[in-house]
Amino acid sequence: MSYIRLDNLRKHYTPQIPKVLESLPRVEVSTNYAPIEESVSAFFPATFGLPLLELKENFSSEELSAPSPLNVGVLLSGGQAPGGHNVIAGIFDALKSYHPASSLFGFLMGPGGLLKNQVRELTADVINAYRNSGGFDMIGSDRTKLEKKEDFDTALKVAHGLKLHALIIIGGDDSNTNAALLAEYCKAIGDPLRVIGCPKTIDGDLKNAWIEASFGFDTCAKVYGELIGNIQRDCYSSRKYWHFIKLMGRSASHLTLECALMTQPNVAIISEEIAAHNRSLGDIVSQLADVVVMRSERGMDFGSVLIPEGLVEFVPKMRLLIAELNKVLAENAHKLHLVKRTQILNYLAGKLSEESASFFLSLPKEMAYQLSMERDPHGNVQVSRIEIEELIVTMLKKELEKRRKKGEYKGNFSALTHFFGYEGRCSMPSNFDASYCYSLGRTASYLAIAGHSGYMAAVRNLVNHPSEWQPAGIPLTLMMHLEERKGALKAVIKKSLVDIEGAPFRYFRKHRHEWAEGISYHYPGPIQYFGPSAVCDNTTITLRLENHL
Ligand code: FBP
Repeated sequence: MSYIRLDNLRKHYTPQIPKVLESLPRVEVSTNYAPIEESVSAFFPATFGLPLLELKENFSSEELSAPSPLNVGVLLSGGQAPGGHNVIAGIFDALKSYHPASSLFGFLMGPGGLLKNQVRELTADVINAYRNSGGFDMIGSDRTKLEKKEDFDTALKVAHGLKLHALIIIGGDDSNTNAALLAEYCKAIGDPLRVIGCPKTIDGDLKNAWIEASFGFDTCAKVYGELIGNIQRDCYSSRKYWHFIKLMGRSASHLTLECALMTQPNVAIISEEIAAHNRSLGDIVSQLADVVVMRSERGMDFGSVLIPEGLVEFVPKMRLLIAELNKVLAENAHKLHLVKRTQILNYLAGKLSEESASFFLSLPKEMAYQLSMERDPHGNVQVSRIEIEELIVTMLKKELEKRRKKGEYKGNFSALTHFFGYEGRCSMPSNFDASYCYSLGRTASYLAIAGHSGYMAAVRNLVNHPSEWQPAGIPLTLMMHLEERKGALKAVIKKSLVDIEGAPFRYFRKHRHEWAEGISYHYPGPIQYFGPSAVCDNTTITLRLENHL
């Protein structure tokens, strides 16, 4: 019997693409109305007000003739997301089919590599070795910010050195905000470099009226869904543990909500609901205790709880503490290294408001250290490294003991904690993500070929068969609003949080009581790459509910 490795076999998978993208499409101005956020215009005088674009099948052979080669640079920015390599493969294939002498250059280790002119040409051999694979290791990624004039001048110097016609930035909301700033800078100074963005992030928060999903979300949710399902089956088999599972997804709880819809746990905490009802950690713990007690009375001293990693930033008291800490850490960055580790918590507490200081010092020490860790280059708290699940379990144990003393609880509470994060970000993309990413890449190339800049590549109509997907170009400034960043108002791409009036959350709200009371667990199993299309090619429950399916 001969054996074949799945990762090798996957290199030969042919992504499914919209019919429009099978050959060079026409890029047309859309007649669809797009409401604009006027306040953003002052920040983008040169690129604000661009029209929506649609890619249409090209039936005229004349328009396909006489192209000259194009040089394009590409970089990956921010956290890994399954399918990034396929975006690059899509860019490459579209460029080569446009003109075989076109070249694609990959900047190594993200925007940082662009500024350092660390680059490699991406030839067919390189691309073919990475088709349909997970990870970003083809060229790497980082979180360097491109926002200052000097950054843009350096980037343009590098781009000119390589004779680039276009730069494609594959990233999340912050990276695409930076793409918009670079596009604006180019237009303002009359530089012909075209800048196109692609919507990446497992967090699922780069979506809006025009972008239906960010790539990587589908695969990541399916990986976590499999693991949660396995744990729930173990839990139901042994009937002796409560599992507390923290899930990645920096701010928004989209991943947690999707995993809840997939696996029907006993409890799923959704940060946006916590913030909307102004609930404290104490409230969350008290509600969890109610479920533990109720299940115990029914003979079920076991269960599953999903916790979004971003929860810390949505609990009002924590949010205030983090905001104050951000300020204190930024203002004292130059002298923090002089403070001994044993004194750092008291030192920081001394600079906080009275309320935040006492809350900060009441936290378990490890957690207080985690909250004080250095922020990422975009100023984000590193929520993946904050063990909120441990804190919740500690508080819950105390609450249950209190109830036991009052005779309100007689059960056994044995808790295990888990964190599913990095294990999902680089997994082999699902068929959906493999095809979606490849289509995004082709769309990005065609937008650049048609001479457009300041756009995000989009592929829409995603709940339908890929042949019916609709590629489009969305002006980056159209997705922006004003936000206070480091004390100043800035135009940034708006992050999408879970809408607690939206269909996915409403479905969850309608069913969660029955999930809490009994055993409704689903066990989704691993991602399937071969087999019936209804199993292999489907997308997330979130997308289906959002589209009323
Ligand atoms: P992006 O927003 O760049 O896509 O990254 C998202 C993410 O995976 C979050 O879910 C997580 O909190 C964070 O990155 C972890 O960052 P790091 O890789 O720097 O530890």
